[in-house]
Amino acid sequence: MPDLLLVAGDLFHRQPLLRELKEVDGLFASLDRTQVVLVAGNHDYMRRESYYRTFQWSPNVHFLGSDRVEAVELPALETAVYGCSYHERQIREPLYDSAPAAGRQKTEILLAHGGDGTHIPINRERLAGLGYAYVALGHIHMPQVVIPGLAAYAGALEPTDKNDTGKHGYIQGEITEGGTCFSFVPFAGREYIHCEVEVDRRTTGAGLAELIQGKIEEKGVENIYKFLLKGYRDPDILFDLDALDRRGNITDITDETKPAWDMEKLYRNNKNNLIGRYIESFSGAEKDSVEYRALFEGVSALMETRRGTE
Ligand SMILES: [Mn+2]
Repeated sequence: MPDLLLVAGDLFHRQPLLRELKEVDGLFASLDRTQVVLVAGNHDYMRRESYYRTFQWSPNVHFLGSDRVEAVELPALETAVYGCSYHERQIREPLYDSAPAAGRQKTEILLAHGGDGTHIPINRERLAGLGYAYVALGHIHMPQVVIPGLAAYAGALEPTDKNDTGKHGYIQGEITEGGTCFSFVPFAGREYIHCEVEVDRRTTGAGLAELIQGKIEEKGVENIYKFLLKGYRDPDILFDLDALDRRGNITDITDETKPAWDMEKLYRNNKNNLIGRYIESFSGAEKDSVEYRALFEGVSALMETRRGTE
């Protein structure tokens, strides 16, 4: 049985060059038992001079270029694939709502792009009632199921931006007499990972570097990281953030650590000034209480503006 490869728009993040279409068509053509159906999304929309308008695809590649939902029939697969292409960056009209499966072939699939307010809004109930065996969705980079057993966003094959966290890949499915089943297949070569690291009073700069390398080794050295540092550090220690990126795969490190003040010692050494009086006014506050946190934040602010005696 031949396969079907569906590309639900934005194959390119901008207007494709002619040579890019030739390359991708060559790759599609090399899939000798696969039919390919694709549409243009809002990023690679069919503007007036778009190469999509005149490009001659290989015989196994079917481009649904109309701005209204049309269908390509693939009799060998007893399947029809419906879809349309963006001719402008934004489409506010819910085009799919009025495009039910028309019964041209045994299996009918909708190839859809968008789903938000300015990119062909999609209503789940309407979509579920259109009569398709499967709805392949594109536009949102994060893979997600929209209607179980019926509709899903494949997401971007690779993350395109440092906030495109999580696994990326494609959706593989099968439509049989018994129904549609599909699942997400992780495929991306790299992943963006946002990671929190907790320090404490004993954490030195070298210790922190080890913690961070440990996390990177645990989650994969091929991935790209953003770190957030939390917790209470020794007030004498300052972390050298630039020294932490040993492999060159950290895009951001944010230091939100706070100095772990020794309140008793601070009080002893500042009895006769504002810091001492401030600490005194919280005497008896339980650790981890709201009062203690207020004490902590207040002392930190006072120490910052007016360096007390530690
Ligand atoms: Mn899009």
